[in-house]
Amino acid sequence: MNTRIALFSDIHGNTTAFDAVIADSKKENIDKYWILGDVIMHDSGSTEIFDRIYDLNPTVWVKGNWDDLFLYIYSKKEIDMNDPSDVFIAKLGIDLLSKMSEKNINDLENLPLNMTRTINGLTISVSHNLPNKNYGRDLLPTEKQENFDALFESPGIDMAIYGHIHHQMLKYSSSEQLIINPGSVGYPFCFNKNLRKKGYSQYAILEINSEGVPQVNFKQVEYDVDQEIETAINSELPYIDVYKKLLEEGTSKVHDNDFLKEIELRHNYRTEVLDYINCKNN
Ligand SMILES: [Mn+2]
Repeated sequence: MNTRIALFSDIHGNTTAFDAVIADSKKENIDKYWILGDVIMHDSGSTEIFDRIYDLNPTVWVKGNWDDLFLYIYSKKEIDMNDPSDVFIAKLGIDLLSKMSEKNINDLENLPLNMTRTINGLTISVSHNLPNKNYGRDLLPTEKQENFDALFESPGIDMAIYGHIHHQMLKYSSSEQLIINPGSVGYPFCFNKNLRKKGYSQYAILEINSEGVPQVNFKQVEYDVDQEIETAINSELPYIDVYKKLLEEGTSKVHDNDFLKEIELRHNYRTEVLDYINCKNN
């Protein structure tokens, strides 16, 4: 029997985009849903994202680096108040955590970094980035071949699926194992402007027939960016300008300290974060 798997990665809290790809997948006779991590972040939805994931009943779900960052805030691991990027993550995290249920937080905490499944004779490794490292730039599309070979350190793997880089991709390891990246549901990236259009969400369908022959359909699904921004504003998403730039221009300000600092000062987010840390420590 053919098995059809929908691969969703890097939703990053974009509920409108997530709804669009879910709706699209419902027309595709999907047997299994696999979630590749980084489910929350810029939240028009937090529990809303989890509710949708629970409805899909994914048989694979691994933990992303942003999932971990919010858990660090929860366990009040070091937050550097002089680093605008840390304050940004902390403020996003504080707001998110206040909306998430205890079950949401537990589920996120208990996710593995790597899962392996055998489908119709093909053994597939799934991770957010590398099997033992869910962060970093090792697997950007233009990185060297040996980095990608590190996806196959465990023996017997035929195919590796990862997310994290927000680009759709198919390539091979040096031993010709297959590598697939379904891109990002929440905000796809591309430095080439002609390949970066506003209002598209990415996912992929992996079909493996009874003989173990794989087929990949990379999908680009249109969604309403203005509606997502409106939802984010209504839910009082902090650093809304960062989210707008991401969705409208496809540019990330997440590591732009000057940009973040100006917003931090304007909204006095620093005081809120300090209050949270002090309150947690008491
Ligand atoms: Mn990531």
